[in-house]
Order: sequence, then structure tokens, then C-alpha cells
Amino acid sequence: MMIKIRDAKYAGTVYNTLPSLPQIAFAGRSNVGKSSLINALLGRKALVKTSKQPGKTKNINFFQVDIVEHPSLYMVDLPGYGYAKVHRDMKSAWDELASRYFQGNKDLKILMVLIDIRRELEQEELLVLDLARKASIKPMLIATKADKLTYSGRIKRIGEITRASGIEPIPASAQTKLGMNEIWERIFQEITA
Ligand SMILES: Nc1nc2c(ncn2[C@@H]2O[C@H](COP(=O)(O)OP(=O)(O)OP(=O)(O)O)[C@@H](O)[C@H]2O)c(=O)[nH]1
Ligand SMILES: [Mg+2]
Repeated sequence: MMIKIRDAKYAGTVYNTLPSLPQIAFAGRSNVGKSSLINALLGRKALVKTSKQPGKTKNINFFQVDIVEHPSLYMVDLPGYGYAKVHRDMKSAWDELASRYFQGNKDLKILMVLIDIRRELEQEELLVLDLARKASIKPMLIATKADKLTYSGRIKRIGEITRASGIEPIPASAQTKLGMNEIWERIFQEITA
């Protein structure tokens, strides 16, 4: 699939009034690579700020993407959850922010739940998948940082994550761009359905 991005720009936060367009949201624990994945999908180096320091993204940020010969959409960068150094109260704050954003949001077409390909699914991931299902939002799993494993290591982890979650994850790397085409295909399948 040939994707040509005409324009990609920051459009505001969940608190702004924005024109109605399909939304693709990215969730996952801090440092899993949400912001990097959005940049990689858009072929941009630093539209979305990334950081080695977990907890960088604190708001729900909307990026408007205009694509040649395809409908425009928003990519939505959600704050990371499960950052160990953040106080427990932050976790329920995340749930509250996300639930409010998910609830009754007809434009939200896919919730991409990111998991580091080397890590086991934990309660946080299962909770987010559950939140999506409750709000009738289609969840997809992306196994990030796939460049850190060999091909056979990837296959093994994909099987394990599928068994633990019931969803087959797409292996992806913001570094090598592995998986970008497949993710775009799934996005268009969903928003044109
Ligand atoms: N090797 C490798 N490193 C990656 C990949 N994606 C992200 N990283 C690195 O992981 C770190 C965190 O990436 P971010 O994209 O900022 O992660 P985030 O999920 O947006 O983090 P928060 O905003 O804190 O929730 C950075 O140092 C990235 O360079 C990848 O595919 N491969
Ligand atoms: Mg981020």
C-alpha cells in the first residue's frame, strides 16, 4: 500500500473543539514507543515529542493527518500508564481521562494498544483492552521495538502475546519501519468499513 502524507500537524488536545474526523488512538505504558510509532507511521522525525524519560506525554494530543487519495484522520497520542515512579493516584487519573475520552466517542475507530515485544502482558494492558471493549472500540495490539529481537525471537513472542491476550499483535519497529505498511492497511480497513 502506497501512503503519501500530504500534511501532518498538531491539532490540539481533547479539550479543544475539533472538526469531526476518524480517530486512531495509541495507548501503552510509558516508554513503550507510542510517540515514536506515530512519527514512524507519518514518516516524520519529531512531529510528536519522544523521550528516554518515561512520562513525557501527559495530555491527549491530536495530530491531524491529511493523506493523498485517502480520508483525513487524527492520530491521538495518549499519555503513558504504568510508570512505576508515578504515584498510584495517577493510575486512576489515567483510567478516568481515557474512559471519558472513549465514552460515546463515535469517531474513535481503533485503539492501538502497544506492548514492548520483549515484555509480558500485565494487568495494565488487559485493563486497557477491557476498557476499549466496554466502550465498543476496536482494539489492536502492536508489539513495539521488534528490532530488539531476531526473526525467530519475534515469532515466539507473537505466539505468546496472542495466547495471553486473544489478539494477534502486529510486530513493529519505529527504527526499521517494520510493520508500518500492515498498520496502515488495518487503519484503512477499519475507517472505510
Ligand atoms: N529500538 C527501538 N527503540 C524505540 C522504538 N520505539 C521507541 N523507541 C525508544 O523508546 C523510547 C521511548 O519512546 P517514546 O516514543 O517516547 O515512548 P512513549 O510511549 O511515547 O512514552 P511516554 O510519552 O513517556 O508515554 C525512546 O528512547 C525511543 O527512541 C523502536 O521501535 N525500537
Ligand atoms: Mg509519548
